[in-house]
Amino acid sequence: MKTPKPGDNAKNEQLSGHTTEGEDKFLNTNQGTRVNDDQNTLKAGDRGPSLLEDFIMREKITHFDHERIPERVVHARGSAAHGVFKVYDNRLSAYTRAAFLTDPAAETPVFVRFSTVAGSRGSTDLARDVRGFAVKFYTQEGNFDLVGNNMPVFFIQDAIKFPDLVHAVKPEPHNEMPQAASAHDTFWDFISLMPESAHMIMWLMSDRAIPRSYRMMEGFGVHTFRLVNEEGKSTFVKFHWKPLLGVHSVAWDEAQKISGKDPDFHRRDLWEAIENGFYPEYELGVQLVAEEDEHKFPFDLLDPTKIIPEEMVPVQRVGKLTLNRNPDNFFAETEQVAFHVGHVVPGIDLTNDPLLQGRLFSYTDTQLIRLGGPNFHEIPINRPLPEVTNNQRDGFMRQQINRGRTSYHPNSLGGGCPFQAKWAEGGFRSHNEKIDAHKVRARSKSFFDHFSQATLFYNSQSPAEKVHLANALAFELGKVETVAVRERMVGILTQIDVGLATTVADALGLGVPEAPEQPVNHSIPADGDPQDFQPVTVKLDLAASAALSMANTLKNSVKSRKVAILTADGVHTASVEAMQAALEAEGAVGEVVAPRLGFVEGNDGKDIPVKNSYLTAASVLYDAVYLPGGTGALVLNGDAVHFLNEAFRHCKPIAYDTTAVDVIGATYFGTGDHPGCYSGDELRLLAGAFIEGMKQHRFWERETPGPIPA
Ligand code: HDE
Repeated sequence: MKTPKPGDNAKNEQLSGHTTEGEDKFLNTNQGTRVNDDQNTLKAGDRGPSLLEDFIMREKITHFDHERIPERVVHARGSAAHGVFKVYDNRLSAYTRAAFLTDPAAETPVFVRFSTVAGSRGSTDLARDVRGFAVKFYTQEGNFDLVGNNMPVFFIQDAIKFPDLVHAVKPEPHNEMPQAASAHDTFWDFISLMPESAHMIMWLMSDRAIPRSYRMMEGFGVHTFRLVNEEGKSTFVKFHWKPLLGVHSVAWDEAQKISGKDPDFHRRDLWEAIENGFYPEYELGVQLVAEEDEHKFPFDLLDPTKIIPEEMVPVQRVGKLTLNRNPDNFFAETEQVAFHVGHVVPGIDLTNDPLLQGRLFSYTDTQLIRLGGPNFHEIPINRPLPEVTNNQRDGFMRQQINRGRTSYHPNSLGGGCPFQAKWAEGGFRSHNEKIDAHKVRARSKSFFDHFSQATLFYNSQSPAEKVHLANALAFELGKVETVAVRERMVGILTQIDVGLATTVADALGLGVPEAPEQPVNHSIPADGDPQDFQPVTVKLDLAASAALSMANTLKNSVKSRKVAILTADGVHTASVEAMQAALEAEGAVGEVVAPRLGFVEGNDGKDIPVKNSYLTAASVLYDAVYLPGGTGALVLNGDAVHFLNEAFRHCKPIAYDTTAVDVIGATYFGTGDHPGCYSGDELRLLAGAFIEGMKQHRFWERETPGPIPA
């Protein structure tokens, strides 16, 4: 099924030349010699020593010994998929000459890798973390990599701080703890000394950091890039990905439990969705700013700790990305894919954002050590569609066999080939920006407002989101052992919102410091005058921005959502089947959970297939729960009652048959009226209400007055 079919698209066709299967084939060595015994080493006698001569055993073990390569220093844990991108129309042709962004007939193959940032390759998917959203477009004009995140801003403004940030968030160096978590002293020590991270911290402490699915999160290019048209005119652009399933998250308690029940939760979700034909879709959005408007905003377009609020510049949706094929081999594709912000094509160009500039160095450099040499572009997943014809030669693992005498330019012996391309012939030409400056180690004053957008983000959250954000801060800082770090961090929070600072301080058992007149910056160069580096306070004319709250996301679909149907012998077969059919009609899946695997016996004697037992299932792995009639025996099943309690605590839709009230009576929440809980004996009506509820994703209002014990 997954082997790329030649002709699917140009990239699949190219990859198919490198894929192989063992079916109907002999086992052989890497030299092609057939092997007749793969079970025993060559020995001197059947009880004797093994012989060095055994080239078959030595080749096999040597290869095994070298199977591992270094994991990515950040974004080590990831999952990827193939797909296609198609632009809706040619409206961007006034702004860019890139054909894949302007030609609605072009279908561009893509490979997309999602990731967490801090954890190791084997860490849990549900860590509180930023998610990587890296897209490689295999365009006819070469590869374009949009190496983005699911949050539109970053922690730092200058690339030189990146190693410090990553050292601070990674497990602490003396004891390598904690894994895949920012809730520890070194991270918050650094953050509390870096006021420029305030905005990003709001995103990281929000539910965006614990997505329900890679399929339900936004993506952002973060930096301001440029589009460049045929005439060479440049327009600033911010790139966005908008998921067609909306933006949804899980609860923090749930995230921690998923990490135990299924640490591959996001990986599995992506894999299964694609296998089942629920192809993840995202629209590409652009915010365009004319060059002459560069300075009309109350922030600097080059500052990666700032968004352009959608109220100031609307996001135009220009095309769609569809992920439609799982990789054939994790290592060959997902692990070896090499992204780089400097992989651009004519029509797209860079800006002077100092974070972007540093990234332009880092990505090639990291691939050299990770993939072992300068020929990583020849690994099948990294190959561009156009044939590579240049004068670069040799190096470890060279695949290409270049013919001819010349490997330099200019040459006459090779007829001057390969020759340079003019702009009109598709040659990349950097935008001819005028620069007239002193060489300084400095930061622009226009980067010094660290708090106004952090406050904008906080003010834009729904009441439930604000509670989650405060709880996340209380949790993270609660894990910090150094009280001075907690205090300093509360001090930073006073700059963002005094109410938030007060709530967090209270949870930490601290007093709330007065918001200082002058915000404090602890990161000041040794011979700098502190006054020159004080953050500045900027007043935004925008109180809140709707796009920043997930409460305003799309809530119109239950496609690919998973519902647990809790059963026991005697369950009403008709209800189970009718609910499954109703869910299936909307693209959702109803999975039967029962005391044991195999089949559960329905009230009509029919055997109903079981997907999970109460031992293998957990409420945190489902979006909603249905309890049909005929399940009275579950009153005595602690796992089933816990399942319901936990689903209630995580604010998930719950539907139950009126005849199952005894079981509901055994839960903490009981049969009273609760938002997102539906009961009835008319299945059509019950299923209809339940499905409408599922579209809402969660009923956070159930969290007040306080969580139930589950
Ligand atoms: Fe990265 N980043 N990054 N980053 N980044 C890497 O490259 C780096 C930044 C992002 O799925 C590394 O191949 C520096 C911002 C993603 O393979 C490395 C700086 C954004 C991925 C690197 C940043 C990102 C990476 C590690 C600050 C969002 C995973 C392995 C100047 C716009 C790509 C690798 C994949 C990976 C460096 C900041 C996104 C070391 C120096 C901002 C999605 O090169």
